[in-house]
Amino acid sequence: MASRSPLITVMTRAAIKASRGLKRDFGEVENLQVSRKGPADFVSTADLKADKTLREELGNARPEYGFLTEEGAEVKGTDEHGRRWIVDPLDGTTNFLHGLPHFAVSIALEERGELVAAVVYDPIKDEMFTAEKGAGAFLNDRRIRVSGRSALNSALIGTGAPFLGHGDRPIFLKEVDAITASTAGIRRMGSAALDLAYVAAGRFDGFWERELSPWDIAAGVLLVRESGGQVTTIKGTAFKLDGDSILAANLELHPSLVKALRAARDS
Ligand code: 2AM
Ligand code: CA
Ligand code: CA
Ligand code: CA
Repeated sequence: MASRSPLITVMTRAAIKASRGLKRDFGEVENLQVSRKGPADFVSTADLKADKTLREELGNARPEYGFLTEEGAEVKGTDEHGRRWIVDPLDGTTNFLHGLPHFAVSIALEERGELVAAVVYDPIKDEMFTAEKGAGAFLNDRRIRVSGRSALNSALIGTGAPFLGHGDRPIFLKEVDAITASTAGIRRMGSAALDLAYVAAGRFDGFWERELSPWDIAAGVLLVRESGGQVTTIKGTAFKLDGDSILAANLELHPSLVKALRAARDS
């Protein structure tokens, strides 16, 4: 068992506090007010309450840090050390609103453009994923590692779909067809933060998706790196938080996934 650093303690406390409200609201989804931000992008009063709690908790603990949150856009930029929280108060809103118990709070800390600390918390399963740069990744304070699976045909791969009308949708459907045929299967769980946490914990062997936002993946990316995995774009090039795609996998499988996805697009 690892003990939590003061920074991770601040982050896990904030995640747990925001989750109390989420768990309460999850039991009474019919009472929430829901509005639509885009074609398939919903926001509810539960998202907004969790966002407020996180801003209060993290802001009280580290008043100088900046904030980038899904529901609040950019607040304060960064402090003089380039530090900001990157927060998704509720990742998996569609699951949440349908009573599907698979969603998470995601908190990352960025310092001068580098991800340095991460927390992804699934309040329903009470699973707390944490990582600090250079110090490894943990699930409920036990060390986690990416899977050791190296054969593509036995790999389980997570993904998410670009939304209707998105230009990359036909290409994505080709990729799904090819990856379904060449692996043990695909899962489309609906929370990118948990998808990445599952790669870090070795539950998924890989994950790819397009058009995600920094708050969906910032914490998950550090979890994967700190558990020994690799994160790039779908093409295998250097990953950028504000880029347009992500591919995460263990080191053995990563090159085969880049190849399989490329072959699918070229087919
Ligand atoms: P959210 O629940 O915080 O909105 C599902 O594959 C992932 O995509 C989730 O992490 C979800 O985050 C995100 N997502 C949901 N709607 C989206 C949209 N319209 N565009 C881009 N990402 C979206
Ligand atoms: Ca959203
Ligand atoms: Ca999200
Ligand atoms: Ca969200």
